[in-house]
Parts: sequence; C-alpha cells; structure tokens
Amino acid sequence: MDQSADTRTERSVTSTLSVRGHAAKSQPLRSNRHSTVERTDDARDYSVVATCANSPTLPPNRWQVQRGAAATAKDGQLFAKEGERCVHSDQDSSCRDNNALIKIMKATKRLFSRLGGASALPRKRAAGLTKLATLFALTASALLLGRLAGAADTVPILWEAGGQSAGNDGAGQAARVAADPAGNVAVISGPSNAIDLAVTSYTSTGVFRWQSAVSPSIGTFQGDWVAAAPNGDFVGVGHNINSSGNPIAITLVRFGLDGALQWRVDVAGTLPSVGRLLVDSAGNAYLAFNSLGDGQDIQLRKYNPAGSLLWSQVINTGFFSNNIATSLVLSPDETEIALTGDTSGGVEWITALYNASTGIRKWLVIAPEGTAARDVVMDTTKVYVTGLGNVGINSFLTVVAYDRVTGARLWRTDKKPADAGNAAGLRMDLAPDGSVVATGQALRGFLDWYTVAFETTGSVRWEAVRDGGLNTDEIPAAVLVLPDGTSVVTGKGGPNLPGGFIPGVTVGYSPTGILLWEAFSPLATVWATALPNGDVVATGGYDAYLAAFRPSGTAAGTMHIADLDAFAFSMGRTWNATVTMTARDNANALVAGATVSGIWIRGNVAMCTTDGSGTCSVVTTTKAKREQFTVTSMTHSSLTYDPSANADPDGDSNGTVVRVRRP
Ligand SMILES: [Ca+2]
Ligand SMILES: [Ca+2]
Ligand SMILES: [Ca+2]
Repeated sequence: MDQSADTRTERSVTSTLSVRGHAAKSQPLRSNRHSTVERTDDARDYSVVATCANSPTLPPNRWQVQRGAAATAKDGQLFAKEGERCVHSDQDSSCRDNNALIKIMKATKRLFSRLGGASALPRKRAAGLTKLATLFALTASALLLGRLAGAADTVPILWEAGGQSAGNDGAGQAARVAADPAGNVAVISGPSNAIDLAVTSYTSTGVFRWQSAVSPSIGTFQGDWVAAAPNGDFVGVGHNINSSGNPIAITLVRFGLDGALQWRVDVAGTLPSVGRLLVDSAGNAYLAFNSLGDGQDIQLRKYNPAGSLLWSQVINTGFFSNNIATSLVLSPDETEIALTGDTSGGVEWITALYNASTGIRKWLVIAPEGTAARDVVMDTTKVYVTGLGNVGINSFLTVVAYDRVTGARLWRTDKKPADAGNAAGLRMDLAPDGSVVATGQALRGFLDWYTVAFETTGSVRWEAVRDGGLNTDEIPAAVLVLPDGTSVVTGKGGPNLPGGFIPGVTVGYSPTGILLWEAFSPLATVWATALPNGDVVATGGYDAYLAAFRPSGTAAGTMHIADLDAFAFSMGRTWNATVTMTARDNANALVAGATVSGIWIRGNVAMCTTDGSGTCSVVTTTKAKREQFTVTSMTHSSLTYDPSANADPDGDSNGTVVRVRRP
C-alpha cells in the first residue's frame, strides 16, 4: 500500500500549543488551528465536520470553507468536500476566547446517508446506546477491514452498563471508576438527575448492585474520584458548581456495601478543585485539593473510616501563587504519602512527602521543571513525577525522580517522539517489575497518545505513539499496569465515529512495548480500573457509562504469515515452483529468524528461515500441471506461531495455502 502517493494531508497549517490554566483538567493543553480536509488512500467521499468545541451552537457563518461552494453548515457544524480547507477566522474572538478547539472529523458520506444524517453533536442528542452501538459497529467493521493482518487484536466489549440517557434523568458524566477487592466496581458521576453526585455499583460481571446519590446545598454536582475501602465500601468525592460553572464546594462521601450513605463531609473552600482521592488498606481517606488562600493553596487532608479529620496540611509557594494539587500516591508500605502539584501561570513543579500517620511533612521540592506536574508514583526508594517539562520553548513528556528519604533530585528524562513538536506527561503507574510507565500527549499536527516506559535509572525501555487517524486531538486519560506487566492506556482516540462521535479507546502494551490489543467504547473514556479476574473496566460518557474488556492473549508476542507469493519458472521438460513467504509479528513488524515449515501437494516437505527482510523461499522441481504449498508450522526463539492471523494482502492466497500453475 503506497500511502505517500495518495495521502495529501495538511493536518495543521498553523498550530500553537499553550497551557491555559487548570480550569478544565481533562484538557490541560489547548490549541487553535486551521485544518484541511484529509484525503486518505481509500477516501473518495470523506466529509469533514468542524465544530467549535466550547460553542457547539456557534452560528455557522463564523466558519468559512475555501472553495466551498458545496459546503453546508448546520447546528454549528460545517460539512465540506475533500480538499477543501476549513478556516477558523482569527477575528472570531468569541470562539478563540473560549479556548476553542476546532475539531475536524471525517466520516464517509455513505455512512452519513445510511444513518439518516447522524450528524449532530453527541451532547445535543439524546442518543441511546442502540443508536450509538449502530454507529460504533459500522465504524468498527470499517476499521477491521482497513487493518493490516497481524496488527493488535481488537477486543470486544465484555459487558457494558449505564449510557442509557444523555438527558436530565441520567446519572451524569462519568468521572472515575474503582474496583473493590471482590471485583465489584463503582463509577462516580454527576450531575445525576441534573443536580446530584451519584455512585453506581456493579458486580464484576456487570450486574447492577446499587446506585446512591447526595444532593448539593447549592449548585450542581460533578464527579471527581472514587476509591474502594478494604471492606467493600466506596469513598467518593465531587465538587459542585454554580450556574456560571465556577466550583463552590467539595463533598466527600462514603457508601456501604448496600449503597447506604455512611457519612458525608462538605469541605469548605473558595473556588476549590480536587486533585486526587486515595483510600489506604485501613480505610482512611486522603484528599488532595486546592482552594483560595494566598492565591490558590494546596491542601492535603486525612479522614478516618468514620469521616473524622485526622490531619490537614497546606502548601503555599508564595504571594498570590495559584498552587494547584494534581495527584497523590501512597508508598508501598503506606507509611508515607507523596503529593504533586504545580503553580498555575508559573513554571514550577511542587512535590512533597508526608508521614502518612502524623501528616508531618518530610520534604518539599519546588522546582522550575516545567509548567505542569500531573501525576506521581512511589516505590521503596524513589518518588517519580511526570508532567510537562520545559526546555526553552520546547515541552516534553518529562519524568523526574526524587530520593524518597531526602527529596534530592536523582534524574530527569525529557521525551518526545522524533516527529513531534511538543509533548507532555499526564498520568503514570508503577509496573510490577519496578519500571515506570507514563502516558501523555504529543503534538504531531494534532495531539496523539504518547506512552513511555522508564527504567528506575531514567533510561527509556520503550515508547509508543498511538495515532487513531483522527484529525482532532487524541488525549489519553489514564494508564495502569496489570499484574502481568501489560500497560493499559485509555482515553479518547480515533478512529472516530460518523457524525463526530469520538470513541473511547483502551489498549494494552506488552512489557516491551508491543501493542497487544485495542478495545473501543462508544463514548470517550476518562478512567479505567483492573479487576481481580484480569478484566479491565473503562468509564466515560453520559449516564455513567462503563464498558468491561477481557485483555486478549499473553504478554508474549506472536507471529504469522503476512504474505505468500508463488512463481513458476520453466526448465524445459520440468519447471520450478517457488513460494516466497513473509513473516510478521503481532505488532506488524517483519520477523527475521523465523523457520517456516510446509508441505507440497505431493507430500514433499520443505522449510526455510526468514532473513532480515522477514522473507524466505522454498522451491520444488516438478512435471505436474500444478503445485500447491501449505504452511504447517513456524518456530522462533521468542515468538509463537498464530496461524489464525495468516493473511495475504494481494489475495493470491489465504496466507496458509498457495497454488501455482505450470508456466
Ligand atoms: Ca498560593
Ligand atoms: Ca491523530
Ligand atoms: Ca501474495
């Protein structure tokens, strides 16, 4: 497939990347762009939808299409033909000033027409799961057809829940999901019934257990975090906002095994925002947040299992400094807790370590590493922080390691993909083997996923970019490393669904960075958790939608035949039949050193070993009218043979059996 000849993609004529504060935590990096409708090799009828993200109902005349005589606009969206350029007017201050994102999405007209104009924004329609599922299935099948053989497995949805109503009678937008030791899951969401903070629980197989909610004294609730206590209770936190969208209070709740409210703590604070909630193995809750003090100040509080405040700490880095709490982590032995944050409008990372039982701070590091510190993990000797690190005007997915005892900086590693302008770290987790996996975003025209695994020394073990082919920003929301070492990343990503639906994508990488599997949710995912049975539950979207997946395969790679080609060469009274085979692994890389065995139609066996180009050949001399070669096995030092993945892109074989006629 020759993509260079047929892809005329001008993904970003101009682009800028800037940090716009912490008001919208899910999208810390925003950009304004001009974009051109993408033409891809199989896209004769692609359309484009341009949407001002923060103003979906913006009048269409704020958007222009160059050479766009046939363009139509409706409901703030704009449809154009291939090759036309969509321009967001720089004079359009109403859009720009709202930190607008321009979303350029593509979908085939055929799908549009089949779906009867499924072109409205998801937020504007009360689409039930049935309609969504239809859109999803159509796109998923298109995706499968377009995928090269040997790529990662696509894992189906094992079970799903919520997502029934996008309206006021739903549970509101899903924020986070957690699992208790028995594998029951709970998702926190809001506003439920247009106002409340809800926690909805299901068994590990998706059977509804209970849904409980609390109401705000004023305003409407949005969910933030949920965590499981060791006895199966769930502790949740949310914040309520006033009619202007400003946060006015934080509420911490605990629900029992049957969903009964155990207690509720309303945390006073002005313009507060939640950084993170953790629950330890004794059922104590740790809450990191910030609220107005000297500018914003970071607060860390510990509550006992009955909801009583045990201790409280504050970080303020200077006069009118807006210090924002971003994350928390307990040490493996739970004797210490590390907090990370940053200063809005400044270039400083804030990292602090506390004695978990007394709350006494052991050290505090305020360092000019970059503009955003986003997440923290801790092992027995080190505290690792990831975020947006700056070097001059460039930004990176940066990880800094601190000595757990002293807070001394041990190392800093800055990473971005070779073809990316900028990158930023967003989330991280500790792998069972001690390595640190960070995920974030890389600016490659638009934002794509960027995941990097670091050794404890700061060297890079592997890195992976995921570009779902979506001409809008794809941003991962969470990473977690499973007990078998698989790194699971989830978030919004492509390929997108017709009409501008951006699905949720959840993927698994092997401990060496091979993409093992991908799973798709019909709504963008915002968090995921692992169950004791090995399943992964991802949440995101309206009415507290969640979907469970069963990761496929093992962390070990597989290989298969990716092409068989046969040639006939006359030798006079006899002729030679030659079969050339190509081996690839499940990450679609060519495999050298694979020994392929097979059998000719008259019973003579043959084998060959692939070279650096992933290919090898077998030959037989015959007088017969035709010959046929069947691959029977493949062996390799580290990969196992997956015959079900055998394929032939030319269509001249099925990847396992190939025929050749006498010349
Ligand atoms: Ca401050
Ligand atoms: Ca992309
Ligand atoms: Ca072939």
